[in-house]
Amino acid sequence: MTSPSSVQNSVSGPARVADVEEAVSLDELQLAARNHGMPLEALRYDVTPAGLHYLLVHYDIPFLDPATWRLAVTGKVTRELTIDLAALRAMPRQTRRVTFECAGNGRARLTPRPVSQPWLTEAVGTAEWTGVPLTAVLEEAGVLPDAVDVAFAGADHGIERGVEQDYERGLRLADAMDGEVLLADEMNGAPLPPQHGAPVRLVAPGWYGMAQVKWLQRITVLDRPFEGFQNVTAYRFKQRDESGDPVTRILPRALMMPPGFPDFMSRVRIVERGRHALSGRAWSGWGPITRVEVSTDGGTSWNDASLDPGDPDRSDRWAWRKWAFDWDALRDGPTELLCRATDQLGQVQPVEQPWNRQGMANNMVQRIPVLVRGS
Ligand SMILES: Nc1nc2c(c(=O)[nH]1)N[C@H]1C(S)=C(S)[C@@H](COP(=O)(O)O)O[C@H]1N2
Ligand SMILES: [Mo]
Repeated sequence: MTSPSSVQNSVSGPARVADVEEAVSLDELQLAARNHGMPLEALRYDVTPAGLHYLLVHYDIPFLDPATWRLAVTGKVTRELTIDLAALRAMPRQTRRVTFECAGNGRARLTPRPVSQPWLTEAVGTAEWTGVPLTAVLEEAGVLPDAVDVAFAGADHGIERGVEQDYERGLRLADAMDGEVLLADEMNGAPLPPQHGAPVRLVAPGWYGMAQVKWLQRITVLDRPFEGFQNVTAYRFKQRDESGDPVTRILPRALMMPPGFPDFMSRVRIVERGRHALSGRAWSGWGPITRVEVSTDGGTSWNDASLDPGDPDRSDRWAWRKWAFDWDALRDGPTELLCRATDQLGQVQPVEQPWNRQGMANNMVQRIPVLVRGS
């Protein structure tokens, strides 16, 4: 039974870490059923079909009529702007292939588990986003010299850990003006679907998902650091109650398309004895992936996978990279398949969990339990 006081507690409660023996709750299931991951078999697509892309919505999906939608650009600018969709679409457009990942990806496997959207490893997807570079709009507004941050507000409204708010995130001015950030109104060549931010969202290549503000309505140029909830309280690396460092760009991760076929309940994979062409994708928001290694013996030994060279004109530089590895499954019985990525900064995925209170940027390697059987 939910008593008024427990509703009050859950409305205003602070972030919580589950007790060690505590199972995933109905509250977490409620989030997991609204916010779906990308089924790992969809790693086969260079560009994730929109319906298979992961989804994360903090509050409700708002309805914005494209005919009456307006984007306000205010704050420390020479001229405040109000832009409608036709005016935005009339500006020079660009398309970028970008891999998104939720900063909470992998959180449900942490011990102890931060209580929140319980992702396993599937909070990822790659789409082709088309829209107008943010720099073009900010240049039209004329950013004043004392500007330091830019805040992006969505139309969705809710209450989170007791704080009522519109979903809003800030970027440092230099990051907002890096020339890569888009105001996107198309995903995979079609208007944005409602759940992915229609009619216009921010796309900040390389950043974890929280920066990709959907249902964008207002851009505010600030002469002080943005202090909204989603920057100052959420999305921080904390061990306890300290304020912690902010979560920014995506740490390297490789995922494998699970081979064989699954058991319905446990999802353990059955694979036939013999050769298997293992493959998957790897990405980092800090630059190109330089190495992917695979282990087929539970992490005892590692072998290099081959990496797809990618597009010669680097138009896919913000997207995941394909990798492949041939596995000769010779011995019957259970084993675990692992893969791990290294990026150009030399950052390698950890095999042990990098724990923090909100379960942020946890890029511990994926493990796929499989059962090899003779045919
Ligand atoms: N307005 C708004 N933007 C948002 C969110 C939100 O709840 N509201 N969720 C963020 C988070 S945490 C993630 S991971 C990404 C998910 O983007 P997607 O659902 O298009 O995959 O959107 C981000 N942008
Ligand atoms: Mo997220």
